[in-house]
Amino acid sequence: PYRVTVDGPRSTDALVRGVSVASMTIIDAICGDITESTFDAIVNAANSGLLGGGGVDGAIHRAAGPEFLAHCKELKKHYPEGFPVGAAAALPGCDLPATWVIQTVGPNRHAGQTDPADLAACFSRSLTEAARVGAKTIAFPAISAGVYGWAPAEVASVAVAAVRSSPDLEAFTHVRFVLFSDELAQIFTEALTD
Ligand code: AR6
Repeated sequence: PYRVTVDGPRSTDALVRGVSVASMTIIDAICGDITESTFDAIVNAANSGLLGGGGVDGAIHRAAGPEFLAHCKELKKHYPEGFPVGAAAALPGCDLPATWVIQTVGPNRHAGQTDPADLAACFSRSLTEAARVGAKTIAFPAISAGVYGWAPAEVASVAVAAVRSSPDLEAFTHVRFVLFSDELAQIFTEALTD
């Protein structure tokens, strides 16, 4: 079970419905910088080369530091053909407040990668991977909504559907979308309240 909230937990909802609060997952969306998140895991919208880039990937590399880059280089050795679109792998958060960074690669619309299932896989596999390492809280950016050219509203609807239908959802107390603008946060909030 999940509960949508845009203004913090309301535990009475759970009590009224007779559902144990322990089984609830809060899913919400805020405007912010994901590198400042104190959640157990943050997700990075990386590229197949895994060694950094622009956007949220660049920001995460800058904030996580050189040790994080060393972990990325180790991971890259296992993927000589490049890290696949829609795959996910957990690395230590190093200098970040988050314990883990989940590396995933979204589909690049400019390269003809237009299948929403690939984008959904980024969200669902990131949850699986974060649950595997014991994360209880996870923050996602708007994967593929920047350089990779997907429409923000489509990313929001795919992301929300993928998270809600994840078999790993109950491992988490809180799943949060951390968006880089008020406009994007509004789009995700609308997808959550649909
Ligand atoms: N916190 C949260 N969101 C952010 C942050 C931040 N600090 N910085 C940017 N965003 P993008 P993609 C937002 O381009 O489309 C990179 O070069 C941003 O405003 O980062 O999956 C990689 O190396 C946008 O809404 O990721 C790849 O080559 C969202 O994060 C490529 O870009 C995603 O934008 C991946 O492209």
